[in-house]
Amino acid sequence: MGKWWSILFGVTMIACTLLFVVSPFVGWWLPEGVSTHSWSVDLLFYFILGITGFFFILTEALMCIFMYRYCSSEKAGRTVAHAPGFFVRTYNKWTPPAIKGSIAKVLNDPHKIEMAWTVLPAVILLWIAFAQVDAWAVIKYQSRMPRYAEKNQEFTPLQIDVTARQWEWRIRYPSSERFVEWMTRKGDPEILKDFQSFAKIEQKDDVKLVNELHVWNHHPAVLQLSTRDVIHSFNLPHMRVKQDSLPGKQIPVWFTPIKHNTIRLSADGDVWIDGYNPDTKAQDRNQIWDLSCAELCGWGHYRMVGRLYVHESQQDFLDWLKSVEAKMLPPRAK
Ligand SMILES: [Cu+2]
Repeated sequence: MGKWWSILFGVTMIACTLLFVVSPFVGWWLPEGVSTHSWSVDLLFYFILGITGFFFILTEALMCIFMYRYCSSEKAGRTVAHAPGFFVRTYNKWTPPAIKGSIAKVLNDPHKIEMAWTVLPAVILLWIAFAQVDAWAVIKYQSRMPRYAEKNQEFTPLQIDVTARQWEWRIRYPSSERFVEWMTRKGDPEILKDFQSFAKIEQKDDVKLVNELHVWNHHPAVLQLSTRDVIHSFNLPHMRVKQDSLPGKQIPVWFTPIKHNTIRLSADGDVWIDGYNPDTKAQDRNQIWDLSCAELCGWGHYRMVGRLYVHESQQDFLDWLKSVEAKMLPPRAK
C-alpha cells in the first residue's frame, strides 16, 4: 500500500509542478510589471522563487522516492500476536531495510546534515536580507521619494490623497488650477507650502472620486495613504506597489508608470471603459489594471476593488481632471 501512496504523492506533485509551469502562458501569473521599480521587485521575487522552488521539488522528490523504496510490505516479517481473551491480532513487525552505500554515510552522521540544513538557509536568508535593501530603499524610504521641485531642477510629482474605508478607496485630487500651478511654478516657496499642505488640509475645490485612480505615464505619482477605519492594504499589482494603510497614520507611497493602459471614455463621455484594445476594438483584460485591497478587512473585502488609469500624457490627465470638475463642481456664484 505504501508504494501506491508514494505514486499518488508523486503524480500530484508532478501535476502541481506542470500547472505552475504552464500558468504564465495562460494568464494565471503576475501581471506585467510596468513601473520604474517593478524589475527590481520581480528580480527578487524570481530569485526567491527559484531557491524555494528548487528545494521544494528536491525534498518532495526525495520524499516520494524514499516512500517508494522503503515502504512497509506484506513480505516483511509477519508476526502474530495473541491478545488476551477472544482477540487475536495480526500486525507487521517491520523494520526498514538497511540503507547502504554512500547515502548511508551521510545519513549515519546526522550532525553534518543538521549543520548543512541550518547553515545553508541561514546564509541564503542573510544574503536576501542584504540584497533587497536597495530595492526597499528606492520604494519605501520617504527621504528618497520624489518631491516638489524646490530648486527648479526636478519635476514635481503628481500628488494624490487616498483614503481607505470599508470597503472602498476614496481618492482626492487637486483642482486643475492648483495642479497646473504645481507643475509650472517650480522653485516657488508659496507653491511648495501649498504642495505640502495638500495631504493635511482638504480644499473646497478638490476633486474627489471613489475607486478611480488616475495618473499619467512616465511621471512619478506620490499617494498619501490613510484609513478611516481598519487596516487595509493598498495594492497596485501592475506597479508592484503594496502598502498597508494604518489607522492614525498617513503613509506616502510612490511609483512611476512606464506604460499607459489604453483607456477610453464611453460613447456618452460619462464612464471610463475598462480594458480596451485599440487594435482589436474589443475588451482586453490585460488593459484592466486593478487597485485592490490585499488585507482581509471585513466581509466586504472582496469588493474593495478600484481601477488604475494611466493616461498617455500630462495633457490627457489634465483634460480628464477638467472633465471631472465640470461635472462635479457646483456653478460658482458671481
Ligand atoms: Cu480593505
